[in-house]
Amino acid sequence: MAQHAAPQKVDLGPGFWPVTIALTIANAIISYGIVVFPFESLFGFMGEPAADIDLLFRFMSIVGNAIFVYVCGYLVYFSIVWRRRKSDPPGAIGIQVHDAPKLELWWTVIPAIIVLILAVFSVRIWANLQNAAGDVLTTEAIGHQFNYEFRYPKLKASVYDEFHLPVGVPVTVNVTAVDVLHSFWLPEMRIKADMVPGLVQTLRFTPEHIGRFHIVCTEFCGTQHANMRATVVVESKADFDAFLAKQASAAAAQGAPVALAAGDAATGQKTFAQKCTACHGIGGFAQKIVGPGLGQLAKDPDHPKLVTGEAPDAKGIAHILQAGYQGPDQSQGKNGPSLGVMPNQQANALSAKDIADLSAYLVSLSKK
Ligand code: HEC
Ligand SMILES: [Cu+2]
Repeated sequence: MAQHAAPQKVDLGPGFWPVTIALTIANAIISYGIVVFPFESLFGFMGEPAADIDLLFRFMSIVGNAIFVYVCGYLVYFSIVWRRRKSDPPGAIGIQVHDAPKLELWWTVIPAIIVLILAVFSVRIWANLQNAAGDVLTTEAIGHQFNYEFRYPKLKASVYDEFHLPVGVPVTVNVTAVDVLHSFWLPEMRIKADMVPGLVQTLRFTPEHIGRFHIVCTEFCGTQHANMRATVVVESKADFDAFLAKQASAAAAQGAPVALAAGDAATGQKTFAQKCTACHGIGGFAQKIVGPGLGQLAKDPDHPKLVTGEAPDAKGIAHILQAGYQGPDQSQGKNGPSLGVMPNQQANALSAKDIADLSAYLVSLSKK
């Protein structure tokens, strides 16, 4: 049969070599563009291992680009050169090429070499990521709907929204979440970890530049997901120590009594609109957003008490605003359903005056 005869000479068409030269030039120009592309100045750079990861990305882009350029280029070229012509008899099919061992050898060997280089390259970077420079400073990053909590070894209270780190100090971050899946992406570090309730994952890196960098949640975690961002503040050792000292004294001042009588409902309404409406509406208890509706706290016969079990007066409200709450809905008995996490004073960034105002506002709603 014809297809088992000696391989016929394959006609590549009239423009094959000029097209190949053109594609090679295009490939070289784009590859040069990838090599000189200013990742660091465009996307920012916080320190190792970002440079390694950029290098890996450049390598992958160059290989991927070459495949794209030649495959698409020849696809277009051959479809034009060997297109169906008016003079072709009806039902004609193209030339069938079989058994080209040389070609098959090359299209196996070259990709195998590329994949091998990629494997060695990326495993090396991955290994660096796992055990970079020990852990001089160990911290925790915890995802919440919808903010980040950070813990430091010498600090009793957590810190929210700003993740302070000393420059040049290798840091280990244990990453987890309390409620749903979140993620902890440091774009200027080129690293990311999913934040999974019940699972602790470790990230290690060394911030090398003083400045402010992004933390972004990249896992859809609820209605306010798009606002779930925080900042890495890389600062000098002295500034970092000052930050720790300030946090420690702020934590000591927390829980100080709030002057409830000074609460102003009108101001409280404004604060509520800024800080609470992501999770609470002012309908009845059952009108849940993330937390329950707060419009009838003091006059709902089905919920005579707060979820904390306290009376729904200014004092009980102020208490849950200070301490936060997560646990059974005690107005439903000891084993009531847990509704989620009510963030504490620090997480909601509330001053004592804010708490007094908010309590006054919420109490006033029930009087309407
Ligand atoms: C991230 C979402 C979230 C934010 C932001 C939030 N809360 Fe809550 N809040 C909750 C959840 C969830 C509960 C229920 C907790 C439970 O039952 O375990 C709750 C409970 C409460 C309760 C008790 C309600 C009851 O019927 O017992 C009050 C009062 C309250 N929040 C006020 C506020 C105020 C005021 C703000 C703004 C400063 C605020 N919350 C911000 C989620 C939130
Ligand atoms: Cu999130």
